[in-house]
Amino acid sequence: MEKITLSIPAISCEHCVMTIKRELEEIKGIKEVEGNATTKKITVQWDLPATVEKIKSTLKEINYPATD
Ligand SMILES: [Cu+2]
Repeated sequence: MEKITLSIPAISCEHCVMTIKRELEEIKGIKEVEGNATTKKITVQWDLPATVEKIKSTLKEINYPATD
């Protein structure tokens, strides 16, 4: 299992966090997505076939790009 915490400045409220969770959880291999609207960070845990590249490209596609 791999794990990363990403900063997503476009998060403005809990609704954004819910949207991100819903979209990322559709990726095969994603195990858990936690988000915080105050810190504007999400923590993702995954196994293959999910990859950090896939997670970041999905975030970009839904207009919540990660800065790191
Ligand atoms: Cu929002």
